[in-house]
Amino acid sequence: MRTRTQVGIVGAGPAGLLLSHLLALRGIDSVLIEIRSREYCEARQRAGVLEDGSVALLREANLASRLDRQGLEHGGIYLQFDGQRRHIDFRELTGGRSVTVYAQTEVVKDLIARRIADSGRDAISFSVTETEVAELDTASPVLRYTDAAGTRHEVTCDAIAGCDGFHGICRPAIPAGVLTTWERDYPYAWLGILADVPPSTDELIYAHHCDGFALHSLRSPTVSRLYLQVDPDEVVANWPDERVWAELSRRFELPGWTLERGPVLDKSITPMRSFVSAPMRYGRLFLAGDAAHIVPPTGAKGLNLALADVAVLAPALDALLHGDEQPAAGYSATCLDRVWRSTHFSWWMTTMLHRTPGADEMTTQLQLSQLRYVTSSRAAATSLAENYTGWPPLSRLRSHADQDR
Ligand code: RFL
Ligand code: PHB
Repeated sequence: MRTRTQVGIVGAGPAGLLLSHLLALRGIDSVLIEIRSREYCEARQRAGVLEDGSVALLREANLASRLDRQGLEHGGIYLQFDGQRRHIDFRELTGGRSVTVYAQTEVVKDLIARRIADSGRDAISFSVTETEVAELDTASPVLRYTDAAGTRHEVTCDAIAGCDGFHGICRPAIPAGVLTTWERDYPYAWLGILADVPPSTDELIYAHHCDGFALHSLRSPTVSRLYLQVDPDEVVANWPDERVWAELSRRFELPGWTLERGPVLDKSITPMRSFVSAPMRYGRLFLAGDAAHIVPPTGAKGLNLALADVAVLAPALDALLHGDEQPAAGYSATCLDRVWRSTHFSWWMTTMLHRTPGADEMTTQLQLSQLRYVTSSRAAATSLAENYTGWPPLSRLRSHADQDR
């Protein structure tokens, strides 16, 4: 079946879903395709922390009614090391900035519900197969896919947005030699659990421990999310619940404080990687989110970068479709500036907090010195707080993008 749309969007993760909504608010049609089922997309356990700029963006786009009711605003984090737990107060250090704990799964559910409420059941084609993008350097790129009922589609577009994550098809469709990529794999992974137990902390705890990093996060007043550093080749089968809880209790141990335990609802292992590819555009194909860049989760940046990219991309595509090429020409450089800042911050948090297998005692002492500095110097703590809450602030990035017009 041959059809036309203004923007073809590959991937219904946070980037693709928000882009289709922001375009619809501007009166621009899109076709949004996703290889997974709706149920799968809504259940996938991932990020949990939104920068204040991401929250403002979702509010402005009228997507925050549940977020405003259920999101938990946090004004800081704890860093734990060497038998002490020290607080970094974001509000005090940054003039009132904060983050909000609201799961990516909930952001995705809200976006899917909104697209379907606004544009009907066909707003998103789930469970598609054989996706292809072609004719990328022409003014009419083409998106091909087979829908869940087996019908083959060929959609002629004015532009295509590759929002299909790190393993998608859009970045590899760009001819060899166009992209420059930078990549770092870390010699560890995170084992994450979701547990049906109230959090044992009021704010997230990032813990440095001689046996490896641990993170206490949360999803709601009754559900906790916890992570443990494990070897990159670890498998979930080696980690029965009892072993996970024992190891978490050891790494978070502090006199007078207890980690509460509860039923484990989900358990998975995530590799850790930094990856940037540039430029984020080839002809009429624009890459956004994890399709263009990956950060290790220690800085809580991946979801926020994906949302920031499409906040810049939507007005740029609007201008492009109305004959103004300039914002689209600036898209990649505008986003990459923020991407590199988050890439550095995530790498810095990761290497400060994790145990590198085989590292000597000097490395540990350097980490501990940095942790003491960050928790005792106002300048160092402010740098962490600014980066964690989002730098440059998303509002500044968006006004730069507007000035390109
Ligand atoms: P996604 O979410 O990967 O969505 C891409 C979508 O594209 C689909 N797809 C295709 N669809 C059609 N045709 C194809 N050929 C396709 N190939 C793929 C996929 O099925 C998928 O639905 O990318 P997007 O939208 O760019 O969003 C990025 C975020 O998901 C990611 O950066 C974050 O989850 C990273 N992350 C965190 N980010 C934060 O900001 N704060 C956090 O606290 C945080 N914690 C995390 C994280 C990621 C984690 N994992 C599992 C990687 C914690 C973890 C454990
Ligand atoms: C999470 O809640 O999943 C989470 C929080 C902070 C991070 C990473 C993940 O740095």
